[in-house]
Amino acid sequence: MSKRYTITAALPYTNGPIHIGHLAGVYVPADIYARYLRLTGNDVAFMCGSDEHGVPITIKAKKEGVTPQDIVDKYHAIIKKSFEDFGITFDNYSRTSAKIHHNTAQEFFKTLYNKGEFIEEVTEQLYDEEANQFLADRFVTGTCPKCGNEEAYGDQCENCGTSLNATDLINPKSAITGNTPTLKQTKHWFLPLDKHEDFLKEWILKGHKKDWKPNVYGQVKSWIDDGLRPRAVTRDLDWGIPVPVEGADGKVLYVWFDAPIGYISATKEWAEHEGKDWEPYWKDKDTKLVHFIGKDNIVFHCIIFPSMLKAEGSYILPDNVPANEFLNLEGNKLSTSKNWAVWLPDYLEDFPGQQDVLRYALTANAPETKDNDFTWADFQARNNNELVAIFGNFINRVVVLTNKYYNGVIPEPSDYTSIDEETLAAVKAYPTVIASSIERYRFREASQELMNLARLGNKYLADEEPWKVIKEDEARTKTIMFVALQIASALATLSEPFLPFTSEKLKKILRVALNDNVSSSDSTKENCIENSWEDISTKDILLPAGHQIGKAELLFNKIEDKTIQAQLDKLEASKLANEAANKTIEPQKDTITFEDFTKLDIRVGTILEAEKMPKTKKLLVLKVDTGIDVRTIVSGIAETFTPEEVVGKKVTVLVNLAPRALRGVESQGMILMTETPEGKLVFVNPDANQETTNGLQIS
Ligand code: B3M
Ligand code: ZN
Repeated sequence: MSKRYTITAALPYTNGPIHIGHLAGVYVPADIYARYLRLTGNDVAFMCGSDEHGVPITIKAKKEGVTPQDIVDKYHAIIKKSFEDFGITFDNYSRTSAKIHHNTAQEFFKTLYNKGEFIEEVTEQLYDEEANQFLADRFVTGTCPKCGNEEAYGDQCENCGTSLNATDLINPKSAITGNTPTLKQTKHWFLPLDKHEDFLKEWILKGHKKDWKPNVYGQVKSWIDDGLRPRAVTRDLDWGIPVPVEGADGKVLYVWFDAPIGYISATKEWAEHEGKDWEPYWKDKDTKLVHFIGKDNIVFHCIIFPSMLKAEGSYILPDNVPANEFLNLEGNKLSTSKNWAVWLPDYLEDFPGQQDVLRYALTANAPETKDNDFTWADFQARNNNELVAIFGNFINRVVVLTNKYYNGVIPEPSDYTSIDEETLAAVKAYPTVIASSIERYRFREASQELMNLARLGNKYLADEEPWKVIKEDEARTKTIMFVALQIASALATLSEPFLPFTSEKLKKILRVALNDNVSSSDSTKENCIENSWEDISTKDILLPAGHQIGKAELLFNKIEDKTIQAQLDKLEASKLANEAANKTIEPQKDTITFEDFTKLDIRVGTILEAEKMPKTKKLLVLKVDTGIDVRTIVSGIAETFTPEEVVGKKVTVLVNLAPRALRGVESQGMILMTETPEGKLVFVNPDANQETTNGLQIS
């Protein structure tokens, strides 16, 4: 029975492109869910848009010497295109700088204001005297009072997710000047979250204990248990939505007050365009509202926005908020500021037409219950070992053999064997199996069930071996190929939520569309080959005998090691470039006298032996021929050089440094090292073919 769903996906900040972490954490799971619900006949409103207010945008604008509007216009277009390129099927991708959003957010604020839902209060807020500006949100950093994270922001700690008032920060520092802020009085309007504590306890801690993900429920419970406090929902900023009441000059709505209302204004905008009524999607109690977000947005979607909706009084509340944890990249946190990311435009440049490979790799390895790591090796393995070797291989064999044996015309089967019956029965179970995982927001699990269907097809062909059977039993071969084609057709339908581009390609290869000689008005199911999700479970024949399929084309291509290495090299280069760009140049040390320098006895030596110091990451134990003797020197170069790389190397040695014990090994001297401008450790190296001298000649 069709239901109405409003699905929202977190509005990305428009201060940069989006990367694989955004896709894995929010947008691919949300799109899988929306596509599946549409495929199963539901009324879906899938909403998103650019989050264009907030301090990160003004910081970026200041840094680039442009206006915030320039920044949001640039990145709104880039982000919107990325979502289109990756097949994220929003029904509307709007933006919070749109007029309809300003009006919707201001009306929402005024409704709460007129109902007396806010506390209006003059309080002392952090102020930067030099910048002549109040410091809120990302304009100030400091130590989180809850978890000790020293990089917490004025409104939230991203480490523990706690929502903060800027004055909660320990040792606050202005992000504009670096100064320690002063306190200055200013008026703001506060949403009294403490007043909604009982409602939240009842609604979440009792109502959703069972069906919300443990990571979400746990975070929300800890905040509620810690006690909720009033939160300022206005700011002293010049970029944002003006506060629509008397006495609020120079003040705008707090970005996290306006942004979630962006889901509502996007729905309004879409409904206007589609000639629909928006209200049932947000006010009809039979509508299921689901917010897809990352874990750093839980407090805003499970506590603040529901309190706003409750206070306004006419809205439904989210049925679920299946927040994902974070995706890391090659063992490090994804970071926009450190350029440690795989940006979607760059991916498409390097892997044109392979959006589904990334969608699948990110889904199969999604951080659904804990932070997870994206590695290029796993990406290659998912592609080569699953998409190519299982899914693609099965489809290719079915299509090649059908063309080879029957010119692409689906053969008439004869009697089924028990294996055929079992196989076809197993196919019929998959829509329910995959649906069950999707409906519980277990998309990793669902993607693997889809791959199991492809495995079933692969195994069936491998066991039935039509390429052998055809030599002696034409009729049996026809039945085998007929059964295999039914599995291929099921894959074409069931893969759509996960692999939309592949599903479309496969439907074209199988020519699975409204049958040409059947007008679209003809409702007889048998004539319509476009199979619905439900058809896979109910129809005995998905692809009828006599139907003509197309020629084979590869759905996926093997990814070679060198392609993966190129991505790893790209990451390494961006890491070095970032380190160099952010490297603080050490100020020169105190001046020494010439006499001081002459005390140094520096020789050219040769490393004879090298080995790693056990249980340390940094140290190599070297045997060095200094020209005077052969001695042991311990050197902190193990993270840059392997023992093999340094044996035989000519090095510059400070030989009269007092011996000292390092991890129980006496080191008698020092190998001189320095760093390149990019931060790479190198030897202070004598010219390789220079004769060994008994001391550096000081001219
Ligand atoms: N702009 C995304 C973030 O915190 C934030 C989401 C808003 S959803 C209403 O990265
Ligand atoms: Zn914290």
